[in-house]
Amino acid sequence: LRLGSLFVSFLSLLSLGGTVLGDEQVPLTQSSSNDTLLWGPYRPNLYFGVRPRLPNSILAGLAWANADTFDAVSYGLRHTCEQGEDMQGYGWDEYDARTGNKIDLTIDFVKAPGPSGGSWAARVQGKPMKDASKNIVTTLFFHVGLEGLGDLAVDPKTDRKGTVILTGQADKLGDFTIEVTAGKNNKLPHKVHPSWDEKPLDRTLITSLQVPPEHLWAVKNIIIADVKPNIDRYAKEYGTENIPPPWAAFTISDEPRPGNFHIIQKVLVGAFDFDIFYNSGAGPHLTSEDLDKHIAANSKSFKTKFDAVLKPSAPFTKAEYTGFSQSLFSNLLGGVGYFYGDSLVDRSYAPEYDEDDEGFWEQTAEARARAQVQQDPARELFTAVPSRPFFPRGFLWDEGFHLVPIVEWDLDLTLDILSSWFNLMDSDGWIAREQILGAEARSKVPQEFQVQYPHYANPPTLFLIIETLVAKLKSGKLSAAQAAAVREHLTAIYPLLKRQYTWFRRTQFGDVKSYDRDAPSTKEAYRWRGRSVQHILTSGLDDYPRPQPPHPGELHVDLFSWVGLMQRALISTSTLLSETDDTATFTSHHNALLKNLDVLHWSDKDAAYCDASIDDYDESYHVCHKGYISLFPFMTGLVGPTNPNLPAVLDLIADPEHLWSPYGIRSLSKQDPHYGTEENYWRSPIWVPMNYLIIKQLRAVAVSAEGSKEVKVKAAKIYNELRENLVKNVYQQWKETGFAWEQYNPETGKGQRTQHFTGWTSLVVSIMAMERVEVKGGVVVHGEL
Ligand code: 6A9
Repeated sequence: LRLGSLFVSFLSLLSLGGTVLGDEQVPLTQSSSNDTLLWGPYRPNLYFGVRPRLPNSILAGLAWANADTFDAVSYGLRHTCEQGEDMQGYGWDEYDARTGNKIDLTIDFVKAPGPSGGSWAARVQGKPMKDASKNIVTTLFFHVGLEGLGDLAVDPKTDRKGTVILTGQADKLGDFTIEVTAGKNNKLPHKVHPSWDEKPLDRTLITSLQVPPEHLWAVKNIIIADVKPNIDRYAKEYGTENIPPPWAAFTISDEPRPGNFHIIQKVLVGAFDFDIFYNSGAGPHLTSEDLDKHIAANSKSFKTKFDAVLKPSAPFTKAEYTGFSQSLFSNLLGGVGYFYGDSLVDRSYAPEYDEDDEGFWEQTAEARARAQVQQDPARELFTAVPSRPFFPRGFLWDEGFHLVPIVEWDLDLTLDILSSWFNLMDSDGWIAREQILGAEARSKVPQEFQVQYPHYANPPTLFLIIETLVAKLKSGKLSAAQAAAVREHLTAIYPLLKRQYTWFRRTQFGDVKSYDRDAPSTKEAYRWRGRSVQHILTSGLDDYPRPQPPHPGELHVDLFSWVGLMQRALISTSTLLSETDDTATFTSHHNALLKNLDVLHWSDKDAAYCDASIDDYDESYHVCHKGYISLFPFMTGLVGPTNPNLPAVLDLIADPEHLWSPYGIRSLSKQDPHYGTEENYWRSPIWVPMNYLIIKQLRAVAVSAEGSKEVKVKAAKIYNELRENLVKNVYQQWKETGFAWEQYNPETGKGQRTQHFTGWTSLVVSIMAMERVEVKGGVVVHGEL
């Protein structure tokens, strides 16, 4: 057993006041196998929840509470990541004022690969916070459920004062044991009440239940349902004045027996620790000594690897930025989860959803109300998530951004996530924008947002990662094994890439024929479906101002640009895979699209790229709301260093009267009448993913072999400043509030909307890792791509 090299994962969760905070670290080996990626903390909606990437299998997790008062246990039971109203802070740096939980909880998680998916272990440590009594009582519920076929039972060798052992067997996992140790030097409660004679707490309590598999995720309800009769009975027996102390009353029924769900409760006083082991029958077998050794070693290897692949570059070389970057990245990676379940899809294919008629938004609303929504069959998804407490599920266009830093860290993980997403595609080529798989995921989403429509797209950002993979292969810097894995995956998903592209062209086409413009190609024009008067949620830029009133002839420059990006990725992938006929087809599409770009979307009058629409006289006109939409042809790489429109694009970015702010590029121009109005979601705030694309392209122009000296120097200057502004502000806000935010205020820099948004905001990790571009004597002198 070579544990040193076998341990692949380390996850450290640390909490203040009852919830988890800290640095989460998951270095994974580069060896391509399910052995290393089968198990993980893949239930990102829980503070600590472990499952394998298998449907109908084992679900484990931890719930806990301070048990000094009845209120603390009833209101402060921690399990799913939540944000309460009275919290002063939340997440990885939390202080919870309401429940008075005064314990720092640290959970170290390690994995050891093996033939049946390997083993894993977790060390749970609690420490009273500075202002807490040394004798505070914590109650903890470790729970394990089995969803599908197999066994899970309390082992007869279980010692209630020592190690509790569950033995089991499940499909694909084989035989296993789950052990929960007593821990070293833990202080246990002693008798203060006659209830003790019936339920002494100097030992671990166990309750076993048979729970319908579809309810296994609702752990809090299960625990409370088991505890409640106990409290009622005590109240009856002793009277409410004489009820046992909360930590003794809030206890499970304590009946170990056969069942598919087992709760293991510990009531501990002051500081504590104990270990949890999942040991596969096929090995390796882990012990507490193994944990001691490897927690420290993994922490070290994480830092070494981080330095090698994502090290922040000047001017972010101080240790504080490294810590910041590691924390953001760990949160992103620690949010990777495995989801499995059915979903709601409107498969009525109502013709109204094509949005072909004027006034279509009223017709689509009616069609929606009429439609019989179907349950699409259960599917699996392995993905990162935008935010563990708020959106613990997959979002299509968020994921391409999530994978930007992840692909530098772990190629195999990236390939698995990519394949998982592309495998969701239906036979038409559609992937749902928001993946709400199963009852647990649905429980977090208001009903009106649950249904997905197979006519609706979302930006194909996964193609950004396809381009990165092809570039990595071409660079020759991958090991032979990595290169083989990338090639194999690209070959496998290539038909799906084509299918999705064809779906985009078939369903999101724009009607060029109704235009008076002389477009070279009648095909290369695009329009998002799924539009309402105020929103195009499908575009991802929900309330960004668009042509008014909506018109079936309008054309969207952002979608146009995304399709251009898809074509470019397909050209390079088909070339790599020697699909010559395809390469020729994609190239001709792409050339046609590039020719259409200026004809359809460039407005001389506004000196910007714009949406277009049709007026009452059937004339086409540009709809220019300067902002992210105007930058899409640039952000997606369609406007290169020699493009005559580039100087105007750069001017728009750099103009403080339009998009430039000291904190990053705002979504909408200050001059636009819609600036900061109504919901103000995408109408002024600064979004990191869009800034990332801008920064990436600025750098590409600055260091390009083509382009004039002036353009390159200008791009370099904007690049350096924007990169510093954006990173410094996200860092500042993180330091002040303890969180990464969904967006940042363009006037104050303040983080706003969703807190603990560790999805695409974590792109600052990649932005910090990019290098400054040096300019000397009026020329770019440094900054290799
Ligand atoms: C509605 C609320 C408890 C909105 O990051 C995910 C998406 C982006 O893809 C999109 O571009 N966010 C952006 O405009 C968040 C969307 C959340 C919708 C969920 C239900 C229930 O929350």
